[in-house]
Formats: sequence, C-alpha cells, structure tokens
Amino acid sequence: MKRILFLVLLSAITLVLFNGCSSTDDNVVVGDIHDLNVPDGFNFETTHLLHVIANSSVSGTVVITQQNGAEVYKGYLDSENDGFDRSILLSSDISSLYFTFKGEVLHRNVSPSSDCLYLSFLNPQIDRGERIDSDGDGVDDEFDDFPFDPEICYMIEYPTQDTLRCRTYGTIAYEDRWPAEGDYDFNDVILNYYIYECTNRWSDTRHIYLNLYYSVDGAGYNNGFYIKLPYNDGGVVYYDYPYAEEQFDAYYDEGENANIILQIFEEGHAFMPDEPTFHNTEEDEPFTDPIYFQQIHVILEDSDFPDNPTIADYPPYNPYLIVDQIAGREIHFADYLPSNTVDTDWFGTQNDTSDPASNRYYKTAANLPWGLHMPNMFNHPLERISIIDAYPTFADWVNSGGENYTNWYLNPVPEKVYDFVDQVDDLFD
Ligand SMILES: [Ca+2]
Ligand SMILES: [Ca+2]
Ligand SMILES: [Ca+2]
Ligand SMILES: [Ca+2]
Repeated sequence: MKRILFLVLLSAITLVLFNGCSSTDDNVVVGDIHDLNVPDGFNFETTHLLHVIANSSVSGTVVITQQNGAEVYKGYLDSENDGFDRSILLSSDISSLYFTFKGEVLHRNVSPSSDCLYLSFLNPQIDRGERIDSDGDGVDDEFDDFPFDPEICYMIEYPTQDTLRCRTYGTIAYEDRWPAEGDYDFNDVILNYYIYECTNRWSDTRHIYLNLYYSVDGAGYNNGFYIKLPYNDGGVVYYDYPYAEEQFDAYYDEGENANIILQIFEEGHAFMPDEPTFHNTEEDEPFTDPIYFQQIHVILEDSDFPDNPTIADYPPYNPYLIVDQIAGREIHFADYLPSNTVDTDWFGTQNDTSDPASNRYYKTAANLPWGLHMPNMFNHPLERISIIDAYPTFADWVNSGGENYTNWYLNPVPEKVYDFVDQVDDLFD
C-alpha cells in the first residue's frame, strides 16, 4: 500500500515538475503566423488605458512620470469636484509610474493588465511659497505649459519620450490586401507620428498638433490615409497648415456620431518618386526620404470627449487606409470602428471575419490583424518577411496576451528588417 502511494506521489511530483518546466519555457518557436494562439480579445495593442482616480484635501496639478522622469500626463486634481479622475494612455512597456502632487510623490507598479489605480495624497505641501498664475486659469505657472494663455494649461505628448528622454515617433503599419490576408511583413504602408494635445484645466482637449511622416510605401495599391478623431459634431474644428492642399481635407463623418475625419492623403503614390516600385522595404534599393506633411493643427471648441473612452480615442486615434482609392474599402486596427461610410459588403469576405452585430472588426478567423501600432520607432520587416520571423519575441508576446515581451518591436533579427530608424535619425526632429 505504501509503495503504491509513493509511486502515485512520485508521478504527481513528476507531472508538476514537467508541467512547471514546460510552462516556464515560453520561448516557443512559432514558424508560421497562423500557428499563433491569439487569445480572444487580444488586439495586438502595444498601449493600454489606465484609469487613475486620485483625491486630496487641496487642489493642484498631478504630474505623472515614468521611472526615467519622462512625463506621461498632467492634469488637475480639483478637491471640490471629484478630485482627479482620468483614463490615461500608457505604453505597455511602462512598468513603474510616479505621481507627484504638491511635493508628495506616490509610486505604483503597473502592467499591461492594470486598468485602474486609486491614489490618496495625504501629505501635500500646502505652503510652497508664493504661487504665481500669470494667466489666471487656475494652474500655477510652475505647471502651466502655456503660462500666458488662459485657454490651455497642459501639453500631453504621444508617444511619451523614450528611455533617453528624447522625443520619439510612433509607428502605424499596415497590411493592405484586406479583406484578403497578406504576407504579414507589415510594410505595405507605414506612417510615423508625433502628436501632442493641449488641454485646459478640466483636461478638455482644445488643440491637437499632428506631425506625420509617410515613411514606407511597399504597396502595389495606391492607398489613402485617414484619421478618425474622437471628437464629434458637437464642436467646431478649424485646421491649418495642410500639406498638399489638393489631397488634404477635414470633415465630419456622415450620420450619427459624426466624428471629425482628417483626410491626410487620398493617393499615397502621388508623394513617392516613380522609381523604385517599393519605397524603403528593400535593402538594395535607394532610400526615399519620408514625406513630412507639415504640422497639422486642429482647433476644437466645445467638442465632447467620450465619457467612457477607448484606446481609439487617444493618439494616434483611429487611423485607417482606404485601399487603392476604392470608396469604403477601409482598413482599421483590430476591433477599431470603421467610419460611417465604410462599405459593409466587404465584411466577412475572403479572410475577414468582421461582424458589426458582435462588434468584431478587421480580424481573421485566427484573430490576426491588418494593422499594428507601436509607440516607438521600428525597423519594419524587409519585403515579404513575416513579422513573426523578423521579431523573435513577437510570438511570445502574442501568446501571452500582451503581458510578456512588451517591447518586442525593439528587438529584431537585424538581417530580416529594414535599417530604417538609423536612416531617419537626422530627418525626424
Ligand atoms: Ca496659469
Ligand atoms: Ca495657461
Ligand atoms: Ca504585406
Ligand atoms: Ca510588403
């Protein structure tokens, strides 16, 4: 009897050890992107929203910084009215945040699955000398990024500064054969962005400045690029500095929830030289300087931000392609809403499994996307090399539902990616 028990115990221990080993061995080699196990609900997001609720007995500015001191967000804690209550956008590779309020600093660890934080500032330094508020907007000069403009107080940058506290650009990358699957090199169209918003004391956005580069055209199709903003026809939009006026437009979407749409360009090929055929995807071809669209400035007046924001409401908002100038053939990131003028006849055809009735958009049956966003610069895969081959930890990141290898996009196999970041170092300021 004892012997049997011992054997049972031994095999149980062996089983635990074996499983333990195999579950920690998470560098699973996945050779084909179709072999990925994309968890339901995982949409390849490299950023996430964190709802921050903070209180204190006094009012003032809360400054949120990363470990390296780079500022992530600034907003006003109003002790008379609900304190501080905002959802902020975070790069998923940020693991540590500092919240500074009137000299008091609170530290919290965060992960990609953190969605809410409650903070109480119990020891604010009330007497911090003479307070100066030059423009009288209620935010002291010390924290007012626009100390002589009473309409705005804070400047929020997207992406936040990199680890060296330098400005960096985010990357928007597409596969452009939707509703057919492509080769997952994610270099058919790539834009880089640096966007900042200027907000007032109540964190309402009043100005948006968009700095966009059209960096890679590895497409046979002549695609258009658009951005759907979270602001609707409750407000007024003005814009200036449109580059290539004949291509640029800003308008309200049709129908209900008529969000502002920026048409950055209708025909991408018009900006690129005729030769070579593909721009900045093949090593042996000459480099094409990315096209800078000048700074696009959107002025919002009294336009409402959604009460329950989603990630698509934060820069770079909801960017999309219109494929080869075919009206309504839009490509958005996974589960981002299309515009109201999308041609729904494409949904559910070929490899697409979009189903508006179940709020499912722009995913294959295996949950693969047609677009990726990264809050950083990125050396994209060379022509026809799948992202899963170019980035060794991409598969592990996906299989973990985005919890592990959150900076997978910084660690490529050098010979499988285009040497892009170094080449634009001097071009992007
Ligand atoms: Ca002020
Ligand atoms: Ca001000
Ligand atoms: Ca492709
Ligand atoms: Ca390609």
